[in-house]
Amino acid sequence: MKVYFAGSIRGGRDDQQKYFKLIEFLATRVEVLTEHVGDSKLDSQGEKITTDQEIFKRDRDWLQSCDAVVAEVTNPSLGVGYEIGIAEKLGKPVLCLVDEKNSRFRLSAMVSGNPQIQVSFYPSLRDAENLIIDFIHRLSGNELQ
Ligand code: 6K6
Repeated sequence: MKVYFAGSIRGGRDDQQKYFKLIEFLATRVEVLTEHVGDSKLDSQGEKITTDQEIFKRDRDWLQSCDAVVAEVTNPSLGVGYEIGIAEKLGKPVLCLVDEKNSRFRLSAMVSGNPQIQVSFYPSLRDAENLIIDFIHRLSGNELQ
């Protein structure tokens, strides 16, 4: 199973450590197409050796080829919101994870109000991992257990 993990880059890198840990966890169970999202060396300026046009094309192609999207949406990001919209239009299952201890931002109603998207709040990373396992198992008919 191929999973597209989405997390804020130019929207701000405050949650990078969380992305890293969730991607590390996901990668023990599925193929993660976007491991760079958790890269500590990637700052909010993004990658400098790739053009924005190349990033857009590569990510759009990955969204087309993935089986599902897991998005950590605690920190608002225009790019992540856009990716969720593309994924929905492509009919891909989408799990959005929100750190419930976050008090800075309120999730966009365009995500929380969308019945096509699973939005789950997690108190700890362990809970986020369990939500990911449930999501993956439902998609794969338990074949990954
Ligand atoms: C690649 C490797 C390291 O750095 C990069 C360059 N930047 C990006 N590479 C890949 N995907 C990107 C890059 N910048 C944004 N995205 C995509 O948009 C990711 O899939 C993220 O989920 C999302 C973040 O959007 P912004 O608006 O917060 O940048």
